[in-house]
Amino acid sequence: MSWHKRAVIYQIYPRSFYDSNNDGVGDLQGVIAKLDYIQSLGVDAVWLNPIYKSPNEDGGYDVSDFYSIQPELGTMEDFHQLVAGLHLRNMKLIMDMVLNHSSDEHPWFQQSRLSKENEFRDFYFWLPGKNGGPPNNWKSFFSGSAWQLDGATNEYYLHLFSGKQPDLNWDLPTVREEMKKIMRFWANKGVDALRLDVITTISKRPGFPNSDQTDFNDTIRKVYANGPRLKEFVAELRRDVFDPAQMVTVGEGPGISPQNALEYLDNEKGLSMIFHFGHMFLDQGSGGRFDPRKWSVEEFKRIFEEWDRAFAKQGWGAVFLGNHDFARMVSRWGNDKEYHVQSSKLLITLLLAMRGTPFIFQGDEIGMTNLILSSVNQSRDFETINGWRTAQKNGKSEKEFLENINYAGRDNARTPFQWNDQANAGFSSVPPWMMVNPNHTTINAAAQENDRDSILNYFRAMVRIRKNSIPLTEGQYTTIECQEKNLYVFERQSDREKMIIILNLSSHELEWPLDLTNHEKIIGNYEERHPRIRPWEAMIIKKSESR
Ligand code: TEU
Ligand code: CA
Repeated sequence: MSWHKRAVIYQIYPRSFYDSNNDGVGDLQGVIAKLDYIQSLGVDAVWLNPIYKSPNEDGGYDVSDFYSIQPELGTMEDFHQLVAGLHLRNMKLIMDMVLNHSSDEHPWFQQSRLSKENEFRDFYFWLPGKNGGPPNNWKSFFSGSAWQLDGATNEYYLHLFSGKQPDLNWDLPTVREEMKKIMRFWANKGVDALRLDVITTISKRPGFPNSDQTDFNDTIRKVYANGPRLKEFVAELRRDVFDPAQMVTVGEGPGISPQNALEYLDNEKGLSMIFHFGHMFLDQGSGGRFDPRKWSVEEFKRIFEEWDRAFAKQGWGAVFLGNHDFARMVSRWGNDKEYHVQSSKLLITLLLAMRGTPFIFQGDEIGMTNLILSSVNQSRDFETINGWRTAQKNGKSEKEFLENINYAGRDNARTPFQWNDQANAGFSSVPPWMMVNPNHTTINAAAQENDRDSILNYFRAMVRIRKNSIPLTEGQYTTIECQEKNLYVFERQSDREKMIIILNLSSHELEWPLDLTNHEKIIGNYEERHPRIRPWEAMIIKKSESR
């Protein structure tokens, strides 16, 4: 079984992890300084968000040089030291490969925009306008049109994300060869795996037809993702890069469905695993991220069940409850007030007991929560800042927009890691690039390190349990139906052992869904037994060895 199927993976957003040189920005030496902490979690690999040279309009996902390190994050020497430090501790490195677009400050784009005859012109998508406006009605993930008019040649270029992230034309063989060279370069530096940023959108529909979808997530699925040559491009990368370099891959798959995901996970020609967004778009209305909708535990449960069924026989899921693009998991799915500790532990139980490779986002192992911004000016996220420009045009008040971003904005995930209760949460000795969450005085790694009942030590215990349990790593998944709709109970079963995971995703006491006699408790987030299941109670039990 490939290492990735047994692994627990830790995601690090380096700018917000630890600032080793006190310039206010997290950096590679900061990650190196914390390698013993990372190893103490029991994780097997680190997924590092992009560290390439970038104007940093979109947190490094706007790359201007794929072959060099962003100066404020460190040097190539630091990178070599980080790889060595991880491998020395028997941990692997997953690099974030930004395939769909480059920065507009990348030399390729600087050339491409010069003239229609330039040799780099077709590295990107250029079209004349229509009826005095953009070539079609496509909207950017970051609000506004997905096209920008460029004066030099009076044509529009496509950018599914910000205007500083022009989409690369993967239909051009030269683009594919250049991207392969980049991946080989990092593979030769010891990178063990790649996280493939929005890989599902790299094949565009010929002729750029208008979108006939009103719901933005339908637009992603039916218009931007799953293009006609996507499967072909994935197979080509697998043949020319991933297999020769023996690299594991995890695709970021907005727009995939349980019905089509396996197309990209073929054993010989596909990716190793993929992130789906079924649950991550569950609380988004037709307007996307800043158009929240109520979600239910029932819906949440069915999504996990449906996706497990999709990967039951082939393919492999990457399981996550939060990352740098979404609100903190305890604030979004749990209860970050009176049940902060219990619900953090419950979500950790869910994440680490689910079938598929679990990815834990930095800070979720200590229960970091959302941040409350009091003004949009405090946001450091282009998606939010640009979203506010559109919201204002649509007459939304700042109060209403603040509610949206305080619930769903990406700033929530990008606050500096809370190391201790000192100034700047021990992240830096100077005020960081991004606001520190004031609750770092109580929620921080130092306060939890030696507390046996802390979220951090519960996480460590759950990692040990998962890694020593065949059912939890390889076993089949089955939902156990419950009367109580806020109870999520499922089984993980190998041919010799069965674990039952019981989760109360509510702030109410409920009846136990099954008889616990003759069952051994493996782990739980409440100490003593209780006649009813308590608010946000999580427990894993297994049948006692038959006497
Ligand atoms: O995210 C793209 C994506 O599909 C969305 O899941 C993401 O939430 C985005 O914010 C739209 O709401 C990837 C990266 O993870 C993200 O950080 C980048 O901003 C984006 O691609 C562009 O590279
Ligand atoms: Ca720094």
